[in-house]
Amino acid sequence: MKVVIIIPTYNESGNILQLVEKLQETFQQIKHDMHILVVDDKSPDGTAEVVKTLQTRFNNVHLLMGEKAGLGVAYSRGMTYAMQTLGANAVFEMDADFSHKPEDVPRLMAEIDKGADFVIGSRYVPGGSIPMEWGFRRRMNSKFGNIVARYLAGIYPVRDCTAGFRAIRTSILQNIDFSELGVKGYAFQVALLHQAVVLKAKIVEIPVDFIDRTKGESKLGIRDIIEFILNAWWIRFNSLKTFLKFAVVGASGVVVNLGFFTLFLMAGLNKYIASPIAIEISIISNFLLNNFWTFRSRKTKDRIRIRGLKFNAVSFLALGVSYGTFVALSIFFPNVQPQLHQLVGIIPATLLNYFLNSYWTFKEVDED
Ligand SMILES: Nc1nc2c(ncn2[C@@H]2O[C@H](COP(=O)(O)OP(=O)(O)OP(=O)(O)O)[C@@H](O)[C@H]2O)c(=O)[nH]1
Ligand SMILES: [Mg+2]
Repeated sequence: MKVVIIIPTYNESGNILQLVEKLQETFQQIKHDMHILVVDDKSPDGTAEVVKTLQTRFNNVHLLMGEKAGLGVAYSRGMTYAMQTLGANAVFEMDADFSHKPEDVPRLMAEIDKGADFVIGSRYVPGGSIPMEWGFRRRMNSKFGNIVARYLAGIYPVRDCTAGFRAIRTSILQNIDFSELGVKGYAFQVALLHQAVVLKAKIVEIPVDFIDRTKGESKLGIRDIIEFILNAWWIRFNSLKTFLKFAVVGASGVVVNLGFFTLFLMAGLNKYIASPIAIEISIISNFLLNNFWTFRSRKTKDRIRIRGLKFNAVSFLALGVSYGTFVALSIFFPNVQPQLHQLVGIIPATLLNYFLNSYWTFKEVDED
């Protein structure tokens, strides 16, 4: 297996030499073809020059230069290069400042060997740690970041969503369009992790000690924090979108249902016959909108014909529930406007429709 350790750098000339030397030592313990890719954004402190001298000593050291545009952009470029040019089977994300211990690399690699797709060097699982010397503010920042990622973006099962020490199989990365993540800075870590969750990657967290940098400066800025929070909201909004679309389709169905019902009554049709016909018409329009809009992006295991049959079955069940409600209300409240009976009948039918169609008709296939 070819493995590329991607190290983004911005002004890390005081760290990169020792880090690369230390990594080469740990590679002795790993049976894979190990490489290092430094992604340097024209650091004014001459980081790239240090890497170039390292390249004369080690033939597994690569350098990718670019304009400074944020940590996420650097990783996107690095990962693309590792996959397309170097032909990597797995990549590592790692900081240049010794916050991530080089001697932990074989432990993360071992999890990939055991079959994991996405290994996180985690500070927040038992056995992991953040630096003792971190003050209250630094601790809170880190905890807050993880709370936002876990509860706002919805990545509940992962304890350390913001970790920057990870090993990832490129079979997962190949399915991710980096430009669609829409992030430039540190938010990339959460956006990428979320994509891995969506792709049902096997995610494993192993404990690591996070060490404070002793050389160079931290690059985390206010723009990164704002982007981080916006990105978490965006992920949340996107996962709610299916439900919101279904609600909009449902609302359109109400208009169709009541519209046709009123038309039929005006045409002199018996209300007990007008009701189920109006319901059926609204079900058909809902199906078309859900099939071609709400659930359009879902990869279902059924062909459209089977999906249509399932939707029909659900529709008949919903029709029964809706009509049953209508009849019951008509019997118990004979003096109330029939439109109101028809309207109330839609509610249980719509709920049943959503759950059965979402978890049965349009159920997403498991990749495995
Ligand atoms: N290429 C590139 N690397 C970056 C950029 N921003 C940060 N980095 C690198 O990403 C890694 C993590 O950045 P740090 O500044 O250490 O961020 P941090 O670890 O959250 O902060 P500290 O704990 O204070 O060090 C380091 O290796 C940085 O040099 C960038 O815009 N471009
Ligand atoms: Mg750091």
